[in-house]
Amino acid sequence: MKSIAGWVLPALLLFAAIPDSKQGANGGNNCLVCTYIVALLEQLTEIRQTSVIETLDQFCSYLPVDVQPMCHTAIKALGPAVIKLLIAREDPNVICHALKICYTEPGQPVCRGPAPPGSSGVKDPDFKAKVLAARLSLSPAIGQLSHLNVLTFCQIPGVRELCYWIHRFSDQHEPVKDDDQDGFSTMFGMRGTAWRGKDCSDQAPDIHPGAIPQNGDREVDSNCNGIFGVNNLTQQNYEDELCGSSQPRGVVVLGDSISAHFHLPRQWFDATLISKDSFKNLLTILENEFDWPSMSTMTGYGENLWPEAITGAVDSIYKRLRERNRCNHRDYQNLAANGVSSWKVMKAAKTLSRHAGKDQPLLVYFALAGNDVCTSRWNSVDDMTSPEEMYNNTMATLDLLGQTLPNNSHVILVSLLDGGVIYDIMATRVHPATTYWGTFTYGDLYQYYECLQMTLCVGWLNANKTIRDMTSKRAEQLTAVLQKIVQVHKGRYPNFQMHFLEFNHHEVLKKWLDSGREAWEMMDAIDSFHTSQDFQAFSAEHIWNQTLASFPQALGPVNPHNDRIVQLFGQQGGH
Ligand SMILES: *[C@@H]1O[C@H](CO)[C@@H](O)[C@H](O)[C@H]1NC(C)=O
Ligand SMILES: *[C@@H]1O[C@H](CO)[C@@H](O)[C@H](O)[C@H]1NC(C)=O
Ligand SMILES: *[C@@H]1O[C@H](CO)[C@@H](O)[C@H](O)[C@H]1NC(C)=O
Ligand SMILES: *[C@@H]1O[C@H](CO)[C@@H](O)[C@H](O)[C@H]1NC(C)=O
Ligand SMILES: *[C@@H]1O[C@H](CO)[C@@H](O)[C@H](O)[C@H]1NC(C)=O
Ligand SMILES: [Ca+2]
Ligand SMILES: [Ca+2]
Repeated sequence: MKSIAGWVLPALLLFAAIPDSKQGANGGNNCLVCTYIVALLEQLTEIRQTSVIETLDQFCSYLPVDVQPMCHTAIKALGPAVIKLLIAREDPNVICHALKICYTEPGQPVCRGPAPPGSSGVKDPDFKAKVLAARLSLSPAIGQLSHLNVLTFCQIPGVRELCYWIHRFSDQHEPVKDDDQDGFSTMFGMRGTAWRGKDCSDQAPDIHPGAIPQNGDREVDSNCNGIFGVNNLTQQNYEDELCGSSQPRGVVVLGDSISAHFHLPRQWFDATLISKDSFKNLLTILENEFDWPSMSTMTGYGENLWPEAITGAVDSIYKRLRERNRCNHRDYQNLAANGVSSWKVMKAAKTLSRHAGKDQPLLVYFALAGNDVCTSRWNSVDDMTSPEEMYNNTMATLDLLGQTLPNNSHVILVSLLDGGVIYDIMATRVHPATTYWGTFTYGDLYQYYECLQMTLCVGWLNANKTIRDMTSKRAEQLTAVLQKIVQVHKGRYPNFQMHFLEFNHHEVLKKWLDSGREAWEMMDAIDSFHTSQDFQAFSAEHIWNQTLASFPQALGPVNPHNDRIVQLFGQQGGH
């Protein structure tokens, strides 16, 4: 199996990348990856005017050094067949059918991925592929490729470890390296500091971000905010003097891939952009589940260190909460994960690291954008979470928070998205997989996803307006449930206040356009379902404004000692 590793790794990456992906139909994910890669290679060959062999070599050289040998081995093994196919300059759909990675299951429609100009007329890629395979006398061994699946990928040495991590993250979402088991790590990836404030002592569980300072932090910084020691003039602890009456708090988000900030780099798919830098930080990206929490709306901090893979402004609720009161430094936990819906949010809430009586209060955003209405096949609205189920699931999670949150916390229930607006904004635009050919639109992509039964959200990424509207309507009903919960159960939990925040799309879109941006710039370029970096930052500003206007007590007062904290403690140990 080693020989296929060059295909396998990207396939695995994509498999891992698609939140909650199922294998799908008609070749599903493998087919999707195959057509993407072939389209990329063909366009690269055309753009650079290189030979197919040179393009393949170049492509391998872009991958991380550890993976390059696998890529070269793969090309050697698969080589003759693949090279023949590429030289034939066939439609990627036909090539992937010839490789038997894509196929048309009985009774299923023919799925169409990216294709060069003029080849959209291929009525039966299966038939055409057979003709092509015969003409090029492809070895029947190629047929074995169709048996690839994730299980076999994961048996390949090297890939095995990746699979283990991916499994661990996609299952547990807890820091992998955390010696003192306090839920906070010192390493960036694998649910470490990208997700939760950096631990300042990984050998002492009582020392972690958000702790109530022990002994006034006279000698040791027990809450990792960088503030400790004694003021020689007043003999007071700095924690007491600068933070004591400041009402410190941390921010937590319970959410899905939008809050985790899912993003696939455009530079991986776009033949006009791919370069030797594109995959530079592949491992870090993998370790973070293709999410970018350190640049997200809720818990983003600091600078963009990956300009080869993501671009745009960084702004967040955490950043603003820290600026408001520097005592809150490092106190954030992003508990969001790809694919989370009201059914799974309870499990995420259980990974919260916070102890009533020992830790400061929290500001919790409960932000489920749409997985409750997103299914991978259209059947009827009955497949979506019902209002009653939403009520039960949310109440169960709130009851858990009622037992775990420190006193004086706040929980903000955020409305669901209206993904119904995406289709009109995106459908006619060209997808980056064919920037050079200019042939494959987002509308085509949505159809392709649906045909492979791999769509992220069939109800919203759908050409049928009736279906989009039905999906939006259900999302509105679920939002109404959240609103009602806040009205009815406001006083139910003694340890936190509850608020409802409406993220009003029409209003936000209008502000976005007023600020000189285009509507399509809201969406991430590859899947067009998640939001772009710039829009993540814009959302932070909007949500902050709304929180500040409607329930400022959730943010606490401005700390008058902020300037002194900066003077005395500088960067406070960084992030
Ligand atoms: C405060 O006093 C301690 C011990 O006397 C000394 O080590 C420290 O440098 C002093 N700090 C400042 C800021 O003066
Ligand atoms: C939280 O507040 C409640 C009611 O005011 C009180 O009974 C409880 O002891 C407090 N819990 C902690 C951990 O301080
Ligand atoms: C919601 O919870 C109530 C009370 O526990 C239960 O009777 C009802 O069947 C639940 N509804 C659904 C749809 O699960
Ligand atoms: C759109 O979907 C609805 C609901 O499934 C269906 O009744 C209708 O025929 C569809 N319209 C088109 C044009 O396919
Ligand atoms: C947020 O509030 C500030 C200050 O009032 C204002 O300048 C800005 O336009 C607002 N931004 C958004 C996105 O609402
Ligand atoms: Ca730790
Ligand atoms: Ca401290």
